Amino acid sequence: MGARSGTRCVILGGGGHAAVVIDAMAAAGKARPVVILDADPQSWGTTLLDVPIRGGDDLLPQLMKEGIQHFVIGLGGIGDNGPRQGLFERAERLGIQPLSVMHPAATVSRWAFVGAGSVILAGAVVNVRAQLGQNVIVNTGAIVEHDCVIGAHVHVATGARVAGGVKIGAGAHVGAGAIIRQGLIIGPAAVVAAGAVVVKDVVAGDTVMGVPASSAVRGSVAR
Ligand code: JB2
Repeated sequence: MGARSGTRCVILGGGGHAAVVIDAMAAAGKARPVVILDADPQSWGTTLLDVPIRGGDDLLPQLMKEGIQHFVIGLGGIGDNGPRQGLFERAERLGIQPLSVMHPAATVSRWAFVGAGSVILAGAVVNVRAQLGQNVIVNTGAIVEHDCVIGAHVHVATGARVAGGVKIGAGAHVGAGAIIRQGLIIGPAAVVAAGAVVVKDVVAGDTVMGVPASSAVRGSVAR
């Protein structure tokens, strides 16, 4: 499918992550980003990888009237997935549909389940019987092993490795290069710092860092 065909969609957020998402969509060739909405008025009227940034999120109803029925969250984040979740839920309430994106260089098992609006980037692996909720990011080169259950809005950042059977609660963040040992439970909205090696469960909302990972004060952590 060429660059000018496929399902037309809007990207919400127009920064670095959005660029990676647009690149993945171009490589996959199944959907076509035709417009971006961004919170920063300075970006309005400019383009990102040739996709026009038209305005803020209040334009969504207008875009739907123009026949755009699908969206992808282009907003990333490095710890707090609340803004991504809020944007996703705002769009869904309007009745526009979330679209999943899989880079063709990602490996996703045919026995994995990928929730609506999730984004799986180049070199990522989602192995057999893994279940991803809605609006999950499995970022470049990250691994989600067999039988993992990943909650909605979770971000598994670049190069992180989540071993078999791990459960990660909604909105949690797994930092770049982190490792989570098999079978553990990471609570909702927890943050695993970049490079941490997690060898025991993490409670909801906690931040852990280091090797082996232990609880840390929020805000003092490299993500
Ligand atoms: O509510 C919003 C909103 N809030 C911020 N709605 C919309 N439509 N856009 C929003 N934004 C916009 O998202 C900002 O104005 C900005 O243009 C963009 C965020 O861009 P930034 O490059 O700062 O971050 P990012 O989220 O694209 O990327 C972060 O997360 C990625 C996963 C970065 O830290 C990357 O390094 C990381 N790979």
